[in-house]
Amino acid sequence: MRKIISLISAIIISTVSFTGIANAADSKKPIVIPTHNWNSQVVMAYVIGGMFETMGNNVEYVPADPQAVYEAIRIGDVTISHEVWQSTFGASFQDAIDKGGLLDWGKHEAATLEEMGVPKWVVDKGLCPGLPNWEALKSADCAKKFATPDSGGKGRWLEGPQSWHKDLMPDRVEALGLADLWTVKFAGGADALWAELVAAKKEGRGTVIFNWTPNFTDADGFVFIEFPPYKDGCRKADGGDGSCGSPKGWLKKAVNGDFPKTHPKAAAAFKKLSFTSGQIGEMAALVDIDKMTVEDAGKKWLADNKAVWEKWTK
Ligand code: TMO
Repeated sequence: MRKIISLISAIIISTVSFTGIANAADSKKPIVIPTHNWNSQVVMAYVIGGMFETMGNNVEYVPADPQAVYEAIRIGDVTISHEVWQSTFGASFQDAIDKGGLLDWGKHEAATLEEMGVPKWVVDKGLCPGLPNWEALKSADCAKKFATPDSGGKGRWLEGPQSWHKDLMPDRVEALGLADLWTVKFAGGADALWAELVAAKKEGRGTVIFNWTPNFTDADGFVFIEFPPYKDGCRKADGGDGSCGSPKGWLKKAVNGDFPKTHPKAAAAFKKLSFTSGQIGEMAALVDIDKMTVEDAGKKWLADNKAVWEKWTK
């Protein structure tokens, strides 16, 4: 009898504690979502924040440095990251995992590339014969068509802000033996890259810029230059000689290690969440092409795509 009672109480206790976990409500403490300096990321911040709010959660948005954010998540100042781009942020992400406190929360469906490239009209006009193969850049005739008033007679690569990946591109120009013909300038922000695309098209001139996919430019036809393939360790920052292109990469999510305990429902929804290239390109286009505010773009995307995200939150 005693045995049966203790068995029954064990069953009751474990049932209670199981349902206790399954039904645990999310903390009312705000989920802190970082915003960075490219628009798909900011719109997606509002999309995900809006999803969490429909689940009864509180949300806060903080502008954050896109490299330092992984340390901020690890120590709990920021709760999640929803666009961890392999090429640019993979190393900072892995450092935070290795130190402890940041969890890999899985991949988006979208595959990524973050690379130098040219608008399609540059290839169509034959401004630099042989593109997109990088060896076309070894031609002095090619390089001089990409000179700008600030490039000292060399062809110019317009790289993104230096906060994205520091000296990756200057190192590459050097390592590939292109430094006599090409020079790298850093844009102040993503908007300067898009302004350069518009200006070059209007003037009918060539331009080499840093860009990525998924992005709103996928729709226009942007051609990424094909550099020698990426291999682990090939970059200067990783001990290599720097003569390689960017990886065909993943796009991941990350969370602070306590998030699944403090906000089990939001954490479970965020684990399931996965966007396609088309969806991410669309989020960027709402701002970069349609000129909506990032907040309105987030709201519109949520309203237009209920069937997509409700399968994660419900
Ligand atoms: C991280 N980024 C998408 C700007 O390459």
